[in-house]
Amino acid sequence: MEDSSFDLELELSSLPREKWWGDHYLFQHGGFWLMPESIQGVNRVAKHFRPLPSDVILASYPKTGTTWLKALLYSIVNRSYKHRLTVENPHSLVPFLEFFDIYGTPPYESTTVVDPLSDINHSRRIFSTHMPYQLLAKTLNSSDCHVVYVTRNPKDTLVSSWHFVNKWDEAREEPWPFEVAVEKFCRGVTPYGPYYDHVMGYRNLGLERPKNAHFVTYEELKNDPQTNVKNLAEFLGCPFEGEDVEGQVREIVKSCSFEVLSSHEVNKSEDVLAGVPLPLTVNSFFRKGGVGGYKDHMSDEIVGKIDALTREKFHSLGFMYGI
Ligand code: PAP
Repeated sequence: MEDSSFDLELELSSLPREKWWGDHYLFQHGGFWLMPESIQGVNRVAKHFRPLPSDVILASYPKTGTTWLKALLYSIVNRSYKHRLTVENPHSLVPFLEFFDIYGTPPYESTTVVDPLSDINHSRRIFSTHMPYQLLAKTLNSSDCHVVYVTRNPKDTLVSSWHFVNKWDEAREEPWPFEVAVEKFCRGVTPYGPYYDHVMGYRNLGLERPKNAHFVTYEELKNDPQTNVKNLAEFLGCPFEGEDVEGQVREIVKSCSFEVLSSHEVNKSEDVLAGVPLPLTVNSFFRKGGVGGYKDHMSDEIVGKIDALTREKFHSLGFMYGI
C-alpha cells in the first residue's frame, strides 16, 4: 500500500491548530484534536482498513487502560501463548493501527506499509486504536468485527496523561503545569480529544450494536476483574470452558495485573517503544494503576470544575459516570 501523494505539511496547513504543551501543537480533524505524528496514520486507517469479521479492535482514549486491556485481550484470545506477556510488551503484541508498521508513518524513509493483513497474532488479529468512533464509523460498521472500548473516569485519566507527558525528556527542563493540563482537558484540546465526545461515541455504539461493541470501564475492571474477564471472553465468542473455569480466569487476571505486568524486565525498560513516532519509553506506560489518585493532585476547585463538565457532558445524556 502506498500513499506517496499524501503531503503532511499541506494537510496540516489546512487544519485549525492549537498549542498543547511545550512546542507541541495539535491539529483539529473531524472535530477531534490530533498530534501531527498521528494524522497520516489516522487518514490511512479510515481510508484503507477493512476489518475481518474475526478481528478484535481495542479502542480507547489515551491513558484509560489501553495497556491493561491489550494484555487481557491477548491472553483471552491466545490462551496458550499468554506466557509471551512475560517477555514482550503488550504494545508489541497488540499494535496500534495508526502507528507502528500497520498504518503508521514509519520512522524510516519508506512510504511502504507492511501488509496489515499479515498474521500478527496467532489465531485472530487484535489491533488497538485511539481513533474516535466518529472517525472510524464507516470502517467499523462495514464489518462484523468485535470492538472493545475501555474508558476511565475523567479525573484519573487527566492525571495519568499529565504524568505521562511530564516523563518526556523535554519536560525535565520545563514541566507541564498541572493547571494548564486541566484547562486543555476541559476544552477538549488533548490528543484524540475531546475526551467526552470520544467516550460517548463508543458508548452509543455499544448501546446500538451490543453484539459487536463491548464497553467497559477501568473502575469496573478493577472492582471485579474476574467477572469482567469472563464477560469479555463471552463477548469475543471464546468463553472459558472445561475444568476449573474460575482458576483459568484467575490466572489471566493475575498475569495481567498491574503488579505482575509491571514487574517484568521487558516492561521496566527505559528503551523507546518501537514503532511509535514519539520518544515514549516502555516503562512510562506503568505508573500506579489505581483508582482515585486524582485526589492527590486536584484542588476542590478543579474537582468542582471537572465534575460540572462531566454532569453536563455525560449525566445529561444518561451516562451516570465519572463522579
Ligand atoms: P496509553 O493509552 O498511552 O496506551 P494506558 O495504558 O491507557 O496508556 O494508560 C496508562 C495507565 O494505565 C497508567 O495509569 P496511571 O498513570 O494512573 O498509573 C498505568 O499505570 C495504567 N496501567 C498500566 N498497566 C496496567 C494494568 N495492568 N492494570 C491497571 N492499570 C494499568
